[in-house]
Amino acid sequence: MRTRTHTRRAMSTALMLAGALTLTACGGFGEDEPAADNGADGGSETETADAGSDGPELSDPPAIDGDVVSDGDSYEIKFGIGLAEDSPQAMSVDYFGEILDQRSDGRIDVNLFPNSQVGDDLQMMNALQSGTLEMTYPSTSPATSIVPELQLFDLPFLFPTPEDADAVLDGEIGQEMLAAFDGSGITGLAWAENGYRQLTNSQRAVSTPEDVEGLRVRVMENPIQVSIWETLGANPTSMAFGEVFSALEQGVVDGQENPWSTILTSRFNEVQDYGSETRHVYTPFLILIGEDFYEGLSEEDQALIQEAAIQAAGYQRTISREYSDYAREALAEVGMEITELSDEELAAFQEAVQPVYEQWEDEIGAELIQRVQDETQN
Ligand code: TK8
Repeated sequence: MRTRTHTRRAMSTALMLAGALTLTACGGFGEDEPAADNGADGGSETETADAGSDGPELSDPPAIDGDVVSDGDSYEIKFGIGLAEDSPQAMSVDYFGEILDQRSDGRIDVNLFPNSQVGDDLQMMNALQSGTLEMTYPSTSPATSIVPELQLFDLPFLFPTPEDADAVLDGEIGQEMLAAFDGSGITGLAWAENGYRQLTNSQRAVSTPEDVEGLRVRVMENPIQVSIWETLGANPTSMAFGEVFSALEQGVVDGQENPWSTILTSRFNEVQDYGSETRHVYTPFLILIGEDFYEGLSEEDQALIQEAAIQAAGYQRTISREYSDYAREALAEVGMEITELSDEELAAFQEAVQPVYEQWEDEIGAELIQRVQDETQN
């Protein structure tokens, strides 16, 4: 692994943290090569950021290879995402665009629209169905309104490790779920990682289920997420991601839950004093494309896009995991009080949410849950 030198996007977070951050783990920043996309804004940002005081140390994307398909139409793919420009999600869309640019000989032009600026996850999926947007990258939880089987991933403490999630998503179950999009107006291309969700709030340090009681927590638009927080005695409110920052800022809710990288890149630390490493749900990300749009492309282009999506998703999983620890440390550096839970404390949360399994077992399918547990816990 070496420092990702060509991400000026990571710099916006880095600059936000400048002065407060004293992380020394990134000593190699900028030593390998000049920032590849410096040209876009002159590169002065990169030069002013001192080595060792800036962004996360992330793997570079794998080299792009494979056949080039020069013949065919030229077109644009508008790609909307919910997260910020310096998130691993956005970086992987950049990589996706680079792969397609090179392998289509410049015919396919991917344009990224970050920060829910063209809609939230549900709206963007609807836009794929109606053909006003070509691609998006939602969490599975809001996608359950289109493919109910995806509710499986809303169960708390389902995957002990990220590698367990990889095994299920890259195996039969993952393939079945992507195929379940067929006919919905959306084609499922690949699995990436949103990751383990952590609770933040403005009220108090949380280390036990009792601490959660009465907290008003924003959750994703999904009934199982609501169940989880009701079971814990909190007051959950479903809300689209794009509304979360202002809801926290205005005190409409006390807290929210997302992976550390999202908490950092969405600047939730500005409105949340406490974070707890609860790891209560592992949420996958889906890379999706409009079905009519995709079916209208040549077979060669479909194959290019499918391959590029899988490669981008693989790269995203790598940097998502690298980003996570950095983000937790960076949040602590800028003053968020981070509570790491002991094994006993985590077990208490796990036990407290067991009723969610009983409540949803019939709807999700006991057999499906068992298949996952067989794959992950032996
Ligand atoms: C971004 C969302 C986000 C999710 C949420 O579009 O809504 O909290 O975790 O990552 O998909």
